[in-house]
Amino acid sequence: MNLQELALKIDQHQQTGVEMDKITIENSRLTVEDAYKIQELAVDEAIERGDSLVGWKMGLTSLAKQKSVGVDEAIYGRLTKSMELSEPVLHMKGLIHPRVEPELAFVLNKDLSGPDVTVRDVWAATECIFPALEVIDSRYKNFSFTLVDVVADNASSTKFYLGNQAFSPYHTSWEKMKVSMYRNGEKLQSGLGSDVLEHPVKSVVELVKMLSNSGHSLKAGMVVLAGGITEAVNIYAGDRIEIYFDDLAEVKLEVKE
Ligand code: 0L1
Ligand code: MG
Repeated sequence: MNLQELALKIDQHQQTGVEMDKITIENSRLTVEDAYKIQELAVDEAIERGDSLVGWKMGLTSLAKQKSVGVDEAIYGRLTKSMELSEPVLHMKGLIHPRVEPELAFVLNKDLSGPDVTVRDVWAATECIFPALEVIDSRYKNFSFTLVDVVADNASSTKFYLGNQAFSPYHTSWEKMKVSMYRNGEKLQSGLGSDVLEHPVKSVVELVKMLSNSGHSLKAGMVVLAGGITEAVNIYAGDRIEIYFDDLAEVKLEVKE
């Protein structure tokens, strides 16, 4: 299969929520660069149907997460308008085996591009930060994949929700922020802002550098999910997720049929 055919196949599984075999089983020579091209082509299909690119996400930004899926580098994915939840309610229809994770979402007010971008550039281009959550859902059977597979599947991007409070980037030391995640009242995960590449701002810097390798950049108004602050948690219909970002904010999610 060529890259476009693989993109069409993945796009179909992303739309229908039907699980699939890893693409690397029958296409063992694909490179990570090919996988990013497949990701782009698949998202282009959604854009042709009327969706739009609203931002980017970094994935696998903690050592723990890289180990748990057997890779040794961070990856990025594309966020589209249809992925954004306007309310903290998730419907399971069309999803395969979703998981949720706490995130910090940077909203930009300036474009950012190039391999020489600095932490200072990112702060100067950040309008605000939302405590947020991401719902990931691999299209691959058993949530099992190689680096190439997961990149092609848009880094498992599925849905995201920005909490209802936005903060100035200077409001707190984001790397020191403690985050805990509860499912149905039981604490399942906790982490620190520094679990995201030592500081979430560094994740945005890394994203800009990675994008510059393929001629892409961040635009003013875009959202960037910096990376999961804890491991992701499986969710099922009827679940209620509560995420506490220190005493700063609480982001909830109700999971329905
Ligand atoms: O957002 C993430 O860190 C997920 C990246 C893809 C790996 C996964 O699906 O767990
Ligand atoms: Mg994530």
